[in-house]
This record gives sequence, C-alpha cells and structure tokens, in this order.
Amino acid sequence: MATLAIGDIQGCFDSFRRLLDICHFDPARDRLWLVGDLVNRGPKSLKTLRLIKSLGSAAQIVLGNHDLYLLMVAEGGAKYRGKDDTLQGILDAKDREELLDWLRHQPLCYTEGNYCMVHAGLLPQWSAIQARELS
Ligand SMILES: [Mn+2]
Repeated sequence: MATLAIGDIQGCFDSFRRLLDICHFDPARDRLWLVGDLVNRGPKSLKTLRLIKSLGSAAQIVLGNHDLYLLMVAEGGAKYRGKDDTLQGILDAKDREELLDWLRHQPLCYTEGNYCMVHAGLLPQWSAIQARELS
C-alpha cells in the first residue's frame, strides 16, 4: 500500500492520469492525498473532478482556493471571470449538482497520524488540531 500526495492538479487530467499510471496507483490498495486546487486553469476540470470523486475513500482531498472559487461561482457568490478560468464545463455538466455537493463537503484541513494536509499553509498561531476543528 502506498500513499501518494499530489497538489494543484488544476484540471490537468491527462498529466494526472499519467502520473497515477507511472506510480501504478491502484485505488483498491493505495491512497491518494490531494492537496487542493483540483480544478481551474487546466483544460479538463470536469474530467478531473469526476475521476477524483469516483475514487471514493481512496482519495482524501482538501479544498484549495480554486475549488472554493468554483463553489462560490456556482452559488452566485462570485463573478465568473472567464478569462483564465476553465470551470464552464463543470457549471454546464448534467452531474453538476452531484459534483458540487461532493466538493462542498470536503474539508479545508485533514489530519491523520502525524500528518496535516492543507492547501496553502496554516496560521502559525493555530495547532493542526485547531485548524482541523475550524475546517
Ligand atoms: Mn492555490
């Protein structure tokens, strides 16, 4: 059993798939820690999100700023900038609500054993336990 940690996939589905293949990732045996920013900027955000969601408990994720931005745009709480964004495929997808509902239930911080996973660092005043509770 291996645990792989990968950050900032940002919709780069093909590179992500290739990396999983090179590492012989097997969701029945291995675990994936994804350090946020699953989507946006890259060309295949929708396929990336569907794949990660399909991995179930084999993939543990935390949300990054681009994932939060997607949720805000979907709820009408942020204006879609368009220019460098590649989220339209998700926003138009027939399984949009299922994907967004799954995403909004993911944590900002995940701890296991001596490890703490967050997207972009912790406030120095916070312990890992405090950060997880606040998440
Ligand atoms: Mn980020």
